[in-house]
Amino acid sequence: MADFLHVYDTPPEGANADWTIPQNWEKFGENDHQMWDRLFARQSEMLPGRAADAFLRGLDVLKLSKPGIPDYRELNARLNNATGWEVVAVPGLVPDDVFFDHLANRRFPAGNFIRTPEQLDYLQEPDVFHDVFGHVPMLADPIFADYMVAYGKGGLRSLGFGALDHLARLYWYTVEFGLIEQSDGLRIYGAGIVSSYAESIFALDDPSPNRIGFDLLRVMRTEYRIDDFQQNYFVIPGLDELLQVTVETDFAPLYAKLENLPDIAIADILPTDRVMTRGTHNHAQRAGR
Ligand code: HBI
Ligand code: FE
Repeated sequence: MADFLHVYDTPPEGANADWTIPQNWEKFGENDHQMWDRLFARQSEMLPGRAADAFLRGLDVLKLSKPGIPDYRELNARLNNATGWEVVAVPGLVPDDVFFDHLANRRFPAGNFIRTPEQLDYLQEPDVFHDVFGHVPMLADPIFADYMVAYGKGGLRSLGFGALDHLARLYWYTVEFGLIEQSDGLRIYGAGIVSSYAESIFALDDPSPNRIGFDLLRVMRTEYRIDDFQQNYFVIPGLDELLQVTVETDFAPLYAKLENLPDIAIADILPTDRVMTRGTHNHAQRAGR
């Protein structure tokens, strides 16, 4: 967990023991709803042909195009009907064990605030636009919904192995920054990409990053950055394969193996990689990284 983010050990004043708070939808003002609409319009115009079919179906099934920040009473009725998931409000980042416990029980914790105009393109803590627009459409897909449950259960288990850092990379390179190979081409499904205007273009079109076929052990060895566009995107062949490898793999021997394997530096390509794009890394070099 990055130490510049304010994460407390106990729930803040007014929060429940599981860190949830009431969404209190009525408290959002005109400016808050306008910020959602502005972000929504920009993303939804650009995403057809870029976002995964499952993501676009989710937007539709959940009726997320309705103006304003979604009211969870209404959103959860649709989401629950699709996959049994619900969205719960939290003040910001929550401790890892709390986060995993929510996922394992089909609850997605969403930040209960929206970014300011100054934070339009970048903010450090997940707000309601990232969490709801970015994450929730995929949770309306039955296969992805099960993957997130498996991840939550695996997350709780990883804590007992001291393997959180390795497992967190799986979340990063799939749930946040994953690409999927559809019959009609590469598409984005990671929430960190679909909720970002610039990265939605960069992830698919820019020659800078590597695009590499997904491999579980490889992903869990790969470093990542949280402060700029990714230098690697891992491509899954389908959601079924992602769920299957996660539920059928016994992670305990993998964690033991990982203890003796070095991390893979952020731009490196291995001889065993299925390389779809060998990145120029011009973007990272320009930024002096
Ligand atoms: N809390 N609200 C919130 N959202 C997250 O994505 C999140 C978190 N706490 C911990 C956490 N993520 C990490 O454990 C995962 O990224 C692995
Ligand atoms: Fe996220």
